[in-house]
Amino acid sequence: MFRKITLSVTLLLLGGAAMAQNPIIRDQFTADPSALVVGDRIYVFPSHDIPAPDDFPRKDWFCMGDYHVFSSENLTDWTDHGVILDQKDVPWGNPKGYSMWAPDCAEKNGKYYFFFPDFMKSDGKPGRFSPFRAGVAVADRPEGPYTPRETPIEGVFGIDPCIFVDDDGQGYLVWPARGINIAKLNDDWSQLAEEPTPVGNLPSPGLIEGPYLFKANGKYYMTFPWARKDTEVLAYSMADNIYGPYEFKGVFFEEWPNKCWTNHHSIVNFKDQWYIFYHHNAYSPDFDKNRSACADSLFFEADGSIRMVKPTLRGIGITRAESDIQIDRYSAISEAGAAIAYLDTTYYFAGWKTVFTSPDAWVQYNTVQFDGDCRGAVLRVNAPKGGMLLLQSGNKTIAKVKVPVTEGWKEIPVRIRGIEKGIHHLTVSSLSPNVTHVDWLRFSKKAKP
Ligand code: FUB
Repeated sequence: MFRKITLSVTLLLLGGAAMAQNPIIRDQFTADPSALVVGDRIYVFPSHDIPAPDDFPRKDWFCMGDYHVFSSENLTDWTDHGVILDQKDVPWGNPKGYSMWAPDCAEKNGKYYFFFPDFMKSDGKPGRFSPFRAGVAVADRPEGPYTPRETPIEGVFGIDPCIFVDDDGQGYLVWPARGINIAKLNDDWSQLAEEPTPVGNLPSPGLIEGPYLFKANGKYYMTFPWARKDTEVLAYSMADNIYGPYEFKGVFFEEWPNKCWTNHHSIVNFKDQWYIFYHHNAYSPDFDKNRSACADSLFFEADGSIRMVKPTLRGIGITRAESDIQIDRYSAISEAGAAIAYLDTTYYFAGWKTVFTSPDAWVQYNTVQFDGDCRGAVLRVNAPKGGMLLLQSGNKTIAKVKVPVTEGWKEIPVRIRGIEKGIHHLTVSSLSPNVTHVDWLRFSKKAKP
């Protein structure tokens, strides 16, 4: 029932760590996130959008020259394992193609197979319909190092290869080319083992990329982005047999309201919960080709259909009370008087703040883990005329905070009426009409942090 589950491995964690919430990676762009469960960890293989460098002429297009992999055991702290493949290291690829689009990865017999699209070298043989080919790089561990094979997969012309492993261990490649194609892979996953079968009964036009096949409760779910109208939604078809016939079931993720044109996803079961990984241009509001990976829980209805996904800012994972709790990644927000805004519009990776502009405005931030009795907190605030905030855990008031007049950002210490060990939902409300900006808050066991 679970896709791509493999044996646990001992991990040497390298690189930097990023905190949870959406987007899940907060220091670089990460698109097309493909998730892979490996024992007790989840790995995410995204593509890597970058602003176009001087040697890439199309400033208005996707520009992607390498791949990183990220992993987490708690869905909150994500470790960047660094670059696993660079365009200049692909023997058949164009070293300046910047076209390393959506990848995927799966395990077989203790080896990790990373499938990726790339532009063919100019002296190679690009496909008749596409300059893209799909290749494979192999590693002994999910975090690499990956060694790319000498040649691309014969007969696969196009982008976004998806690898699906059925219950019997047979690997299939699924990729978009005039619809969606599916074909068995050979034993070492280097080539197709059969002629591709086109998947029938799919919506048309508008299906050009990003298929993702998974299996749940014995059913095959062929999921895909679909440019139904203006931009992409995520939709799916279901079948009892891997080759079909697939029955079109409809949309499960609506268009982005801000017109980000793409969405690209993967769906996995991790520790008995289904998750969807997808992307949005949260850190690049003016250019939708610099995207960021996000994740949310996914649910099925009793009849096996996928419940509509409502993307959240809060995302997944538990937040520790003693970390910087970014309440702008709220779970719920009052209808009026509270909004979020970028901290720095010249550097979006600085993140967001919550801006309260009226009394009784509030934000709720769910699932905060308190490891012990907390007696204090620090709030990072900016209130040019001063303000008053109320902190609550569930319905219990834990602090009333008189915010002094600040000249810019200030960290103010607060005494908390003890919160017991456990997971709590927090609400921060304004009790004042004054404009009060909150960046984050952090709890501590000491009354005076
Ligand atoms: O990231 C480049 C392309 O945009 C991907 O390959 C597509 O799926 C779309 O997300």
